[in-house]
Amino acid sequence: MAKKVALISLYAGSARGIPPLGSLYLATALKKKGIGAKIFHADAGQLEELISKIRSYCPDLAGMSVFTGHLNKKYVQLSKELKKEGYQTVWGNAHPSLLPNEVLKENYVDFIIIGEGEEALAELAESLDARDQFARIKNLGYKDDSGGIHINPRREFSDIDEYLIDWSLINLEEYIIPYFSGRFQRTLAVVSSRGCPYNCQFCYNLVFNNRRWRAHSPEKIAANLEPIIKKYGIEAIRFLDDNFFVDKERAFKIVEALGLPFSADCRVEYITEDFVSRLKSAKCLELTFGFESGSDRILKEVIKKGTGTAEIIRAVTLLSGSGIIASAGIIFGAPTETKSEYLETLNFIIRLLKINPNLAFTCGWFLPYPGTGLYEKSKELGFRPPQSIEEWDKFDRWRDDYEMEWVGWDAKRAVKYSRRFVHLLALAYKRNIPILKSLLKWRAGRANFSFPLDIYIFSRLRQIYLFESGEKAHNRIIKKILNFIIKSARAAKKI
Ligand code: B12
Ligand code: SF4
Repeated sequence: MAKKVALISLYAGSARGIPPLGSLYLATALKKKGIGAKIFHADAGQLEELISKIRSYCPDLAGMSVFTGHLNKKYVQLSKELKKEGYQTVWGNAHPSLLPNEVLKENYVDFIIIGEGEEALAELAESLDARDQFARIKNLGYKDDSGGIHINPRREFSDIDEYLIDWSLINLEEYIIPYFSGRFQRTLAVVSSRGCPYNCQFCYNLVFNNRRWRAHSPEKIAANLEPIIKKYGIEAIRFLDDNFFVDKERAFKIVEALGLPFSADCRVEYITEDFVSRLKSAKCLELTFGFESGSDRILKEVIKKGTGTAEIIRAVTLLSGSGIIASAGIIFGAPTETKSEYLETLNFIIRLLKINPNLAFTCGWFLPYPGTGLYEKSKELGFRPPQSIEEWDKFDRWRDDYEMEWVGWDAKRAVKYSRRFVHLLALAYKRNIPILKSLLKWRAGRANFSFPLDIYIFSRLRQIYLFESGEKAHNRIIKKILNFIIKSARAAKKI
């Protein structure tokens, strides 16, 4: 009888809006080979309900899609429960790929698959009753009868055009969501390529994808997406590729064929006048960059970004007035960062906002992810890696209470306030609020986060204005007052 695989992907809070793309690619590949596959994209807070659904499906293999981070404990709990009920478990995605031995040594994990899973998972499902075949399945990690761990060699990367998603495997309507500040109600997130050829020392790509970039051809991805765009009335697309524009001609062919507004990841050195004008004609709404730091030493010597602050300033200037939002990732606290380099970054952000107020920032503190170039360096500087899968749970980018053993100064207060601080900076420049600009510039000049009452008050107001205004009566009143103030300020400026 054909085997059946449950493909489990957990989410927390509001993260359901992005389709479980990895599981979709896997399910499509399995079905193509006649193997049964069902996707379980489930709320991590409702494991009981999930387990009962898995029981009803009764799979031969329960597959977990596990990143390094705050849901690891839940995957452990789920795997233990399923193991107790006699199911075999396989872990795939970044965490088991980067720490194969640490994951496979646990008795609730039977197999791991390193990197791309389409071919390896199908071969594993087909060989479940023939243990002597396991040694031949590239990308597979397994245990022999005496519990010895075996990690097989990796296979060549696949031609990903062989594995385009069969969208009928999920209820797609659940993943068509408002985005771009509500400008488009029906947007969908997809990927059109995998991997990235660059060498950033904090990134999973170095090991996970061996710096190899593989892409769908424009014809195949357009043919895959066009029917669902029509059927579901999709208005805009978010490309979640690690690096969408490695081959610019390919990228433009895709967006021109689809004809929809879009957002995608980009690198600063790609930005030229011609490129920006082509992006505008192709209806680009937003580009996501990794600016990372305002210190050239950090960018060039530590992170090895391949670009420096001059290229960032050039890109921000060329995008200014284009109508395209530049959304930038900032990583504070890279190993060896000094306090003055941290300050340089804060002041660099202010400099960029003065050039182009249409910038958005996503800030986080550096975390030494396993498998990255800076993991070992961080250990040399005092980082003690978690000792169990559960402990990796604390690797959550959105926390603000880290011990930063790898920076040479006491960053505790900065860790706590920097993210909120940069959000407020962006708001102050975008909305041109002079009092807030002066206050924040004063703080940025000294990295002074003592008595942060202003940060609390303005952050709370921003939160209510952007995200919470519909929920409670007093929040709705606050939003009305804020709208009134903003409108009056604009009217006063016109006079
Ligand atoms: C979309 C996304 C999310 C979404 C997830 C939505 C969803 N429905 O799955 C959201 C926004 C929720 C998210 C959150 C986080 N993310 Co994220 N995310 C991505 C992103 C941009 C795309 C993932 C994707 O769909 N890729 C395309 C598919 C085709 O590739 P894939 O997922 O790798 O799947 C293949 C293989 O991994 C494997 N595989 C995958 N699952 C399984 C399961 C089994 C059983 C098997 C055998 C194989 C297998 O086979 C697949 C096909 O070949 C990636 C970057 C990227 N471009 O990949 C980051 C990325 C995966 N995220 C990352 C991180 C760190 C996080 C967070 C942990 C951040 C945090 N808060 O700390 C959180 C928490 C994640 C969680 N546990 O919920 C890192 C992972 C690094 C690491 N070492 O784990 C990445 C690589 C970004 C980066 N460059 O740092 N993320
Ligand atoms: S450019 Fe982005 S995806 Fe590529 S290696 Fe650097 S951080 Fe990773």
